[in-house]
Amino acid sequence: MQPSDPQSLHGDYRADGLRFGIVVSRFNSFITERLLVGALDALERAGASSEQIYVLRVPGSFELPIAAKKLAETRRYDALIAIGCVLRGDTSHYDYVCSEAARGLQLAQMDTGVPIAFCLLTCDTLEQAIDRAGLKAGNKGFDAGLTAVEMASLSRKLSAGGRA
Ligand code: INI
Repeated sequence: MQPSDPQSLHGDYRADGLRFGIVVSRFNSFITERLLVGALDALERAGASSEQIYVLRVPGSFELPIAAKKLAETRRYDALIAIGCVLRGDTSHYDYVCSEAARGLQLAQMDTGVPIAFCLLTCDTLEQAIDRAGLKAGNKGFDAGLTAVEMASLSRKLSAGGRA
């Protein structure tokens, strides 16, 4: 006798009826604006129109968590995308910004239950960041956009009782 297939559930790459918030850091905007283009491309290819997407800009990556949390608390969005780029400098400032942004975004999604795709580049060099914002390593904003669509879809299904 064959074992029966386990029940399973996954999100779809279809954005119809879903709403997305994107929080973008202006610091290192040369990189973050390219990541935003990638994220918008992914959302639009999944079928989202501009009315389903809201973009909020903040000064730096350190401010991403508070803005994401406030957006999530409005309950208007099925998923958020947090976009930032931290480049290592001569001091330990980089470590504080990276770790607090990551920690704060995880707390925000756990506290609110709204998925937040993590699109925070943490790079040693500008070249590494450029590679991830549309060059050799693709566009991490696009990847985050797909994650947001999948998690938004999965969250809807789970809220509806977890049926595929
Ligand atoms: N913010 C970034 O998003 N990336 C950086 O590389 C960065 N560095 O290196 O300083 C940075 N700093 C600003 C920080 O995010 C806050 O906006 C600032 O400290 C005010 O709270």
